Amino acid sequence: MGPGGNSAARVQAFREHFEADGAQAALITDVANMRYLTGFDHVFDPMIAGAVLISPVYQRFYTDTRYIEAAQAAAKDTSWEVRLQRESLYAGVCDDLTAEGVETIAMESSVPHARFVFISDRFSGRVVVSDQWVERLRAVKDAGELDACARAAALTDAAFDHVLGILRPGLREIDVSLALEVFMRTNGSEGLAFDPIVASGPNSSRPHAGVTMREIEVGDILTMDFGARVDGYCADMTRTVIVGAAATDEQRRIYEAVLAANLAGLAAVRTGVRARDVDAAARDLLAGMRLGEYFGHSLGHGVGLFIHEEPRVSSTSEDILRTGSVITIEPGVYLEGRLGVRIEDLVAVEEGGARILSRSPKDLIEIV
Ligand SMILES: [Mn+2]
Repeated sequence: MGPGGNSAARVQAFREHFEADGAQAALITDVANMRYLTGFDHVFDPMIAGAVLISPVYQRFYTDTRYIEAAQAAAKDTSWEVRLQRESLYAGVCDDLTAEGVETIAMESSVPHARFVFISDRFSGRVVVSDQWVERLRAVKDAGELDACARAAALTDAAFDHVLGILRPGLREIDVSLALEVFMRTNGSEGLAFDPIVASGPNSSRPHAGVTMREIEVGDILTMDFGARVDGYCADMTRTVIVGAAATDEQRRIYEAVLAANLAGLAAVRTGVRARDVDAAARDLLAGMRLGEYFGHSLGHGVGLFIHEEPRVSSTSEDILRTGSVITIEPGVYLEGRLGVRIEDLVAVEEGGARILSRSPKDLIEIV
């Protein structure tokens, strides 16, 4: 069964939530939430015009001519009804709801403001915000979803191995980024989980540096943060290597500290622990080495159909880790204008601990 195979159970669980919020139907327009609830493959792209409408008795997907053929194929042999909208998508949805006598609908809190205003005006009944219910369902993955995450992580590992074979001084960050992308996409990645970060030398002190035309120099540290996407599910991994020379004492000292923090974070992961305690396991270790002030971001985040989702893995998170969540563990140390190191793994939360999906090596690699 693919990652969308449990659509019926997801819809049923979601129905209970919005009915408890006093709504007779729910309108979902977030792309990842739509993909999760429908389970449709090969329909959703980031530009899609579509809407999911769920009542106690029906589940519908509204879209336009650009997506209709794919949607009808995906809905075949399911309980989903696909409705073609030739003019305004949301106007059509609102008019259907009004005609059916629905008095209250629930919408996501993440809906764009202009869309919320349009629907509130057009729909004759009441609109309530039903907060984060689909996102909370998404935070615990089923077997098909976990398998997709693992396959995305394996493809990400393969891309790292490929790039290790071509890295050398004189390549530009953009060349490395494109090599990662071409490898992942030609080997089955559905787009990418996100635009890769390839940060060399002094750029590495910026955690989300992006990619520049800078040429990698002898002795540079190189941080690569990237992920494939398989059947809709994202992977996320960061590795930091030294290019063209052996590591300096400072590079090695920072690297070993970050690796120790990564391992401490991984060791703290298991079902039932507070996410903030996992963050603390890594953060306290760096603080003990007087590097705490150089680790500014949170330790990790949930990953799934979207690259940043629940649960939060930070010092202020209220989340408790649950079996089936997929999260990252990604401590970093950043010395402004000099160097940065980040080591990130994708893991699945299990009773006995973290099942590590990222298998790429973590001993310091010096490419000489
Ligand atoms: Mn990440």
